[in-house]
Amino acid sequence: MYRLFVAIRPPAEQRAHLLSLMAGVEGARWQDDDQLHLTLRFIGEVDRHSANDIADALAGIRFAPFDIHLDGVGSFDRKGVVDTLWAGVQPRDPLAALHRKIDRACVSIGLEPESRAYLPHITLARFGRAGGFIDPFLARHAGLSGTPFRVGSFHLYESRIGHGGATYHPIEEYQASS
Ligand code: 3AM
Repeated sequence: MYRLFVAIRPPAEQRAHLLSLMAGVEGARWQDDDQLHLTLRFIGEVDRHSANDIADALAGIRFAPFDIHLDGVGSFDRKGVVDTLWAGVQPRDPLAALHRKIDRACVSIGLEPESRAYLPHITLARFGRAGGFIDPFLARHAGLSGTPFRVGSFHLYESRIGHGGATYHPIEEYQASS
C-alpha cells in the first residue's frame, strides 16, 4: 500500500525562510527541509493500481501558474491540545481552485470527495500528546510576510512512516500549462 498526498514544494529560499522561524517553542518537533510542503489534497492509503490511476488523473489537470507568499502563522488543535504549528500563505483562492481540480481528479478514479474544509498551510512543527505553549511564537510571527513565489508545478508525494516520524518522497511532478 502507498500513503499518498498531493502538495507543492516551496522553493529553496522560501524553505530557508521557514527554517529560520523554527526556534523557541518547547516540545516542538520542527520539520526539516525535506519535509516542508504545502498540502493540496491528502489521499491516504491506496494500492498500486489506484496509485497509478491517481498519477494518470493528475496528469490531466490544467492550471495556470500563480504567485503566493508566506503570510502569518497559525495552529491546529486536536482534542483541545495544539497538534500542528504552521505558516499561512496568501492568496488562498488559486490554491483552493487547484485543490478542487485535484479533488475532482481523485473522485473521477473512485475516491471519496474531500469532506474537510481546505485551509492552505505549510506545517512547521508537530507536537506530542502534551501539546506545546505556542502563544509567544504566534505573537512573534503574526506579521510574517514572505516575498512572492511562483507555483508552476505540484507533486504527488508518498509518505513513509518510520521510527523518526514521516518522510515524504515526491514520486511525480505535474507542471502548470503555461
Ligand atoms: O500538510 P500537513 O503537514 O499539514 O497532516 C498530514 C500532512 O499535512 C496530512 O497529510 C499531510 C501529509 O501527511 N494528513 C495525514 N492524515 C490525514 C488525514 N487522515 C491528513 N490530512 C487529512 N486527513
